[in-house]
Amino acid sequence: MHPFTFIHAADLHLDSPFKGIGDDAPRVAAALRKANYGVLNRLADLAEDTGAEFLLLAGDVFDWSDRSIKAQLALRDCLKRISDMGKETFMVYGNHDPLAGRASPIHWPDRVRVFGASAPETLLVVRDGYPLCSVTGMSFGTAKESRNLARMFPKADQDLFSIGLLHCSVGTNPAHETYAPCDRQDLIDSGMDYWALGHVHEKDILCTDPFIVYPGNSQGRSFREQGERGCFVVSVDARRSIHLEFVPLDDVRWFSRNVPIDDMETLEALENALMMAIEDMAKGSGGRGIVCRLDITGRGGLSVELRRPGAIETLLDRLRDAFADSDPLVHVRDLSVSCRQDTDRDTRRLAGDFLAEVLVTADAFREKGSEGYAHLREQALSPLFENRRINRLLSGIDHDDAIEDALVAAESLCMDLLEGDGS
Ligand SMILES: [Mn+2]
Repeated sequence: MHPFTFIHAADLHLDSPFKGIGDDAPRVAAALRKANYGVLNRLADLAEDTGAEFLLLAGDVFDWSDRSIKAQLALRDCLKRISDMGKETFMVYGNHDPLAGRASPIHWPDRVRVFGASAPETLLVVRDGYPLCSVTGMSFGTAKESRNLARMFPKADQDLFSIGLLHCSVGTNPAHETYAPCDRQDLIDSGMDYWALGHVHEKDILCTDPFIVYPGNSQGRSFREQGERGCFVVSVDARRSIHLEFVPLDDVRWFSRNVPIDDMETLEALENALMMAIEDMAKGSGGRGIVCRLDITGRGGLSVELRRPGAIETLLDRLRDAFADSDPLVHVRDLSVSCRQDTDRDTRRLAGDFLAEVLVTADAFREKGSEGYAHLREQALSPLFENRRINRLLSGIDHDDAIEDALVAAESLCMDLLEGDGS
């Protein structure tokens, strides 16, 4: 057979609202919205540069079933470029953009093939009069697709390189809602050589015999979607061996970084370390914009300074100012403090003073396990939990781990406040 190359992308989520970034950072919101459309340009560039024969889009191309005119026309322009190169695009829809959603009357370019939702359909990619491979696909008709669509796929023709194109949940993934559930064996049994999947936003090669692949989404949208995002360029050689190359398509990247205060004596040292961490993340993004957050960790005397009212807000403002005009975009979304006083807890709890009593009392609850945590919540702290206004802030503190986290934070605060100035 003839060697060939194709591109597998999924979950473009055009028109994603980038929840949480809006009024307070309009420049960032604008950059992120633009980034999603930049993905389309890069996909078309990639189709040109790699000599790929066709493009696969495995669902959730649009973020909303009520597709915007802007998103539809932008996608059309991208696919027109690819079609004009003589290359097909095969597209299925997923739970975010099912066929039943509202679509505008737009004529897809000649070489765009959109799969229907009633049954899987098999199409051939033909070059010079010979079939290069087959693509079998099926779209979601409605958002809540609960059937096992993979099992509806016909057995693949073993004489031809066969690709399955589907938006689905393989096994269980707690990070994603389950749609069109199937298991790995369903996919293997179909006899396909390559399963081009969509839905899971982290890139994942579930199997290499046959290949079962999620490319992940093409542009990170929040701190839950950090690091590089893009698509796979898949090369198939004359012996049907498959080689995958990941190619980033994203324009703005999300990063988190811890900055430890250990051994730091001055605020300048901390500010420098924060700046360096940001610059390092920006460098690591390969010339893309970044949205980042920093958590100040570790142990040291500076932790007392950082807990003074306004300290963190001031540092955050200064960091944001320092990068305000950077191009590409550098936005410090959040700065938090998890560091603690440099106190030897075991020695400290024997000191016989008020702080020691705090630590001993905390340990007494802790040592009783679930019973102790329940006592803390239901009796010792019941006035807080029964206060209507405060209770709203405590809603997540309803199980042992959360109570332990709160206890650690409270101890830490007491250590900072009660040992604050070292006197
Ligand atoms: Mn998705």
